[in-house]
Amino acid sequence: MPAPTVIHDRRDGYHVLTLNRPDRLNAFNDELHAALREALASCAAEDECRAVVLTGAGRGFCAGQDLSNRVNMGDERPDLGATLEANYNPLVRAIRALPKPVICAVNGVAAGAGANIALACDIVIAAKSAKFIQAFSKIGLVPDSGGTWFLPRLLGEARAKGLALTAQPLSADDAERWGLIWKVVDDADLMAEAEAQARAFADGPTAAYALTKQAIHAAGTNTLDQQLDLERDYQRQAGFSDDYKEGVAAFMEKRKPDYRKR
Ligand code: T3D
Repeated sequence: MPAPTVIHDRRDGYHVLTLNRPDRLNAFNDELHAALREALASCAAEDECRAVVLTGAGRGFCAGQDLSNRVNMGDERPDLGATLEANYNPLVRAIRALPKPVICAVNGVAAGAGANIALACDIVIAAKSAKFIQAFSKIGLVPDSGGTWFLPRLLGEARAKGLALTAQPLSADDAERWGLIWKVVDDADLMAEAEAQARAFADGPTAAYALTKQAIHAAGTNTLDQQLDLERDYQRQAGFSDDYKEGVAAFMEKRKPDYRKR
């Protein structure tokens, strides 16, 4: 049987999804897209899954689109708009909409769509040896998978344009220093750090995390007035929850809250 293109490990309270085409630095083909979509849908649907870790097998995280599927096409020109619509856009939307924290453990190079899929995750932890490359301009393309949206918001226009137009690699250390990612850790510690964070999220108030994600995403387009209204509505919803009741009770009783029974 061929190896699965995504390894889906169910742990206590969280799932680990490992992109598994290491000989191609986990570049995306249609099979990998379909497997990752299916895995993310399971993560969203299964109550026992309260956080997700996304990582890559081997020495790379993901080299973006598998370019071996884009050569030797003769006079035929692929409709890349159609592949974004079918594959990359649904993937970015699925990660952003997933009502649980998604941690990206960037174990090595993240290039092209691979870099921007990492940025679509909620918490990005990178191994020291990892690097981020907006490789698109090298092959005559524009950044996709949300790159033109994430980069200027996270870094400002100057650095976004610098990365996108030059396609120069950005080291994990610089990515952390620039505020592109949450943190960089020693290579040997990457999965332990990512899974420790996933366990902490698994023990946390999942519904509040989901609302927090949504509120921060909405802030990208809302005015302050709209955002204040949204916070009012989300806080009302959170305040009615059993998690809030448990959180306050635990604080007053000086004990750790137990959100997982709810
Ligand atoms: O097409 C559409 O649907 C539109 C959507 C596009 C989204 C995109 O992501 S476009 C951007 C595509 N990605 C790239 O342009 C990156 C291409 N890869 C690289 O530039 C380099 O491989 C890296 C900088 C990522 C890593 O370099 P290095 O020196 O560490 O590794 P390597 O030797 O180049 O790669 C190792 C192997 O992986 C190698 O195969 P081999 O020679 O051992 O048989 C290489 O060909 C393969 N590989 C790496 N990236 C890809 C790939 N094979 C197919 N597609 C790749 N993207």
